[in-house]
Amino acid sequence: MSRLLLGAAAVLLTTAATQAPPAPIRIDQAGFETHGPKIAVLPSTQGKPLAWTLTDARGKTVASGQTTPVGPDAASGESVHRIDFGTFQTPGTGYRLRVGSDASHPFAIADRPFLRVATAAMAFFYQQRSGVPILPAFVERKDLARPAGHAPDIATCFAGVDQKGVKWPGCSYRIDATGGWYDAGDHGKYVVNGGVSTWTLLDLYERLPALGDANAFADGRLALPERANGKNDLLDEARVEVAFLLSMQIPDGTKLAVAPDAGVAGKTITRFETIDASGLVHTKIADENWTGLPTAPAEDRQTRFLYPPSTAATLNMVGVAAQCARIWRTIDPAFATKCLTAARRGWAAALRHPNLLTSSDFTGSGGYGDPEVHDEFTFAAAQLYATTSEPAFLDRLRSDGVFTDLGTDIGWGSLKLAGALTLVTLPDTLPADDRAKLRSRITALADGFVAEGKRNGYGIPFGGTNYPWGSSSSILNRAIVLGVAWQIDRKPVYRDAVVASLDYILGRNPLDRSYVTGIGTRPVQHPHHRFWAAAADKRYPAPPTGVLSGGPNSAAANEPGPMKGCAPQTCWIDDYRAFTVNEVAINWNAPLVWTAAFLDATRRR
Ligand code: 9MR
Repeated sequence: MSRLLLGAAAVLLTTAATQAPPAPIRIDQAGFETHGPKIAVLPSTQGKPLAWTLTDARGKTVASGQTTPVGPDAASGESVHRIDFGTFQTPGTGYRLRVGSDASHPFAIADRPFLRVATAAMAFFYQQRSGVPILPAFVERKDLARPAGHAPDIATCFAGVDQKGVKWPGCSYRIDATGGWYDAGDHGKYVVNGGVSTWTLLDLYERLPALGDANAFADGRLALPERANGKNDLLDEARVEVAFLLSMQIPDGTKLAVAPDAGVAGKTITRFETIDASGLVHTKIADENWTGLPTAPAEDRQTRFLYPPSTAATLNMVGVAAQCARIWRTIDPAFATKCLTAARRGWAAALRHPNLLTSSDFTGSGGYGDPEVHDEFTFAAAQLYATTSEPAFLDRLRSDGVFTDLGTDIGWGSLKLAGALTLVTLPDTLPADDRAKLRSRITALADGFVAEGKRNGYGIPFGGTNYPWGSSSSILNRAIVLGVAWQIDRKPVYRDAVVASLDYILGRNPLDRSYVTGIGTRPVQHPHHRFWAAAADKRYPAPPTGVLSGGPNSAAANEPGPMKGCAPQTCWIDDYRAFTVNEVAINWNAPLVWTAAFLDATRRR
């Protein structure tokens, strides 16, 4: 029997399991920390507090109290009450909250509920690896093993006609970009999104000692081929993508025809200009046409192309390569030197071509077009400064205004705040007054997020009604800011807000849904993914544990279909075809790892 057919048998077992119906009292389905905050949410239009009880596995009441009415909430479209049972601190399983005849799912109270989330979320990255076989020894079910995809992944520049009818000239060279991670449900590999994802994981690595658990990902902690190489497993995984980012850099002495008007609002491409492209970085290597679901990586028959270099891609690589240079300085000096050389070449290239934007007009892959690259300059300068302490980078940071305006959110196209987070906790390099300014800006931002949490029904540090594509990561990226604020001044409210973010992701939401596969009573089961595609074709596997769905996307409210008119937090469906709400991606799983590992490292001992 082939590996895929073997897979099918396992799939029948996994998808046959039906889920519990939604429960009226919403909780973190992964459980609560023994000494952590414990908040549940109950939709109810009652204006007065209601009596709640907490029962143990035998049905005995172990705690009771009154709900707090919060009132109407635009994000969920509900009126809600909160139940705060944080003073109950007895570990166990099978607890349920009850209000009248309503009950929550059974849940656990445990010392380390987030450890499994962090470990499972990291396993996603191994399974997204390109160019290597995914081995049965390192996956939770045999059917998740698969042959290497895109091995090798060698391509030349796109030559042909794009969606707008522009004829691209191609180039005379090829780049070997074998390896790295697939971005998401597709088989594209994008430098822009690889940048923020790798920064996030490396940032976690850099912070763990200060958070109290330097060994959280010590060698052997993750199921990886490198698990006994004597090196940190988080670094082993992140290095896979660092190597890919470096491989996308254009060799010195390369001339290339680029489109200066690409990606510029209101302009169409009418001309190409030949430039010295040395040191610039290609935006992506991806399929010429979209493949369907299912397609295992090794089954992809599309032609792969390199897509044009851009300033944004170059600076993403620069930032991560600079981070690499300081992290591996003592662990692998040769690799660190290679990273720093690549970063400096990339920085020089970006200065020469400061506004080479990305065309989003190619088919077969995601756009990741970013019209605004100032924040990428700040991010790259921050990483270079953190690594080298050279005054030129500090000057650039000052003139970029990183000490006065941070922006509010981190995302694949918004990296200024990521740079600021790196700078604010540097041991001693940053001049004291700059550091003080940055600290107060970051804690002020965190205070604002905490305040937003007080104003919305489900108590998350993300207010308003605009839930963008990948909203799960928007919330978790705010939780990263809160985590860094906690690192700065240890205010419990910051950590509590990180817990609230995870609580929402893991079930305290109006759909009563854990957005992480395999975790909780009602997890997402059918994300959009070309290989974990059992829902589309039973010969393919169901997803592994630990994969985060993009989450509600309020734009779905305006489109015909099952989500039309949805309240923002309910604009989601567990359908593998619904890629605008239910895809998975490296830049979404990375903040899940960061936040879950943060909570586990900072648990009360
Ligand atoms: O995460 C991206 C989101 O911010 C954009 O709005 C969206 C449309 O351009 O694309 C998302 O990224 C997708 C990428 O383009 C291709 N791989 C899958 C990514 C997640 O859906």
